[in-house]
Amino acid sequence: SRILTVAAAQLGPIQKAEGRDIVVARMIALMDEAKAKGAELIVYPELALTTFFPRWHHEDRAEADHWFETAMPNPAVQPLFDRAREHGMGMSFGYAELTPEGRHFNTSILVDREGTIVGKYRKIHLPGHVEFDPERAHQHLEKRYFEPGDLGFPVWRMMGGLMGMMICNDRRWPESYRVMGLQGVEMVVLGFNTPSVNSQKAGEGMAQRLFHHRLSVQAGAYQNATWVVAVAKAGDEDGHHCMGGTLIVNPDGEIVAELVGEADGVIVHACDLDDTRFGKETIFDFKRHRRIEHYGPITAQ
Ligand code: CDT
Repeated sequence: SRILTVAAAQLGPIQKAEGRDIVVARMIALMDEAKAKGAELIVYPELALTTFFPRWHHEDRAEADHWFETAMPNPAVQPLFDRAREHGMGMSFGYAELTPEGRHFNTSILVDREGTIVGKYRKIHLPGHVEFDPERAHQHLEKRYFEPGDLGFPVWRMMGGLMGMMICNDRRWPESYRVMGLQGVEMVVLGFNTPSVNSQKAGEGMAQRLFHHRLSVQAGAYQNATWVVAVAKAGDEDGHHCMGGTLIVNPDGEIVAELVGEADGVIVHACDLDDTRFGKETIFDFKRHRRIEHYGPITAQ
């Protein structure tokens, strides 16, 4: 067996007025708790360092640039990197990335036990809209503030396994998992901010949203014989509520741990990466069983 003990570290709400220092202190507290519970790798949510700012409309989009990180690590997050290295823990978290060329991405990173960033992923499936939409119950302006990721869905060898990342809305798309599945992924880590109501469909509440979340993650794990670690930023941010649903799913598609509630908290599970082998060598042995001659329309416009 190849055990990787992973912590899914949910963050409760981050208010608009709260600075990165406050969040980083909370992330460090969760890291200490995860370490005490035996975790070797800790996974935090999408856009972990700030409130979920794409809900706020700025006529001049440059006014949103203060939510973005221009370097990683940077002085605000250095204490998190330092603590992870002290603990000898790997980590993954999401943040808004502003590149030296002025490009904006919804990004996540994989950091190894030595504090080296070994992987970077930029969110590919951006939900929402570009312009202010008065018809919606709330705004979701990811298409305004980010461009689609340009790095594909790579996997990285880290901590004895083949690791992949996706971000929030990506988890609803089977292609996200499959592109990594084709590279042999053994653990997918992802963070999310999911409003607990649908801004365009009255009556779609949190129960259905949690159902779609679990359905997507469990299916992706099973159909690609991989572990999936899905981590929420939850609770009420300045009057806008996001659901919880932080969970860890095994390669059979079963939930092995799920966090209750919407506050800061960790769940820890010892994941045997060898549990991915049975599925990969039998029903989901892609080389033997896929029929790609019939899959062309998937990549056509
Ligand atoms: N952050 C993110 O991608 N949230 C979306 C909300 C979809 S509604 C515009 C999600 O898929 O959970």
